[in-house]
Amino acid sequence: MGGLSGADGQKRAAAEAAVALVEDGMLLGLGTGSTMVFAVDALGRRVREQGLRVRGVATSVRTEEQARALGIPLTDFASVSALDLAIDGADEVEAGTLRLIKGLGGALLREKIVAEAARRFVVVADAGKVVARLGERAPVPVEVVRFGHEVTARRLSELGGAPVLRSGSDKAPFVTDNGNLIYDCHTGPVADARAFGAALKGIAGVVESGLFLDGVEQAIIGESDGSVRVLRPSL
Ligand code: A5P
Repeated sequence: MGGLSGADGQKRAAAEAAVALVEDGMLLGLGTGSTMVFAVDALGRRVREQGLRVRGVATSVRTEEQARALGIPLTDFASVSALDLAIDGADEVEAGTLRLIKGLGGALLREKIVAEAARRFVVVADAGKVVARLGERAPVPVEVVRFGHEVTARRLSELGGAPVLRSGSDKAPFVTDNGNLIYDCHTGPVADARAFGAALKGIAGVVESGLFLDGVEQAIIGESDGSVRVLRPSL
């Protein structure tokens, strides 16, 4: 492999191990983020070099463009109703439960739709993403509709989330592929993620939160020595 050190080497090792799970004929969910860039790259190589026949549903315009450029056939939910395997990154992976925080890349809504449509959901991450409790390092991203987002933000802060409107590199509000805004809720460690997730979804302007609390089959974690560790839910 060689060439990459630090987190990028770990991301690539995890991504390549996940892509090794892909079998001929599979319908795939293709996640978003810097770890998934390595996975889509590895998948493109298998398509090119091994003649692997797959079709993918992309979770973002970014992933769609990369997959197209690499010759990975794409499809959508007008044509397929379920996926065999979704592969995606994460911002935090809670040890034991394999609950996740996702969405620092802004694609959380499509990522959740794709994860829920998949029979198997495999997460790829570098070792720095594994935490004892969700919210330890990452904020919880919350996608909200534009209308009344100021009111929605007040409701978010009542939940103790300290919401910050995400901005892009141009300082203007970041707009998702779905035309919505994102508030990053700085919660600190979340005591009861299920209750917090349900409370977020109870706010009218909230479209989806970056708490992914169910369904991860395994998390493939790239380690600093170049190896990978496979975590399975145990709690
Ligand atoms: C994208 O919206 C996110 O959910 C990503 O999956 C997550 O942010 C992980 O991204 P990296 O692989 O870039 O850390």
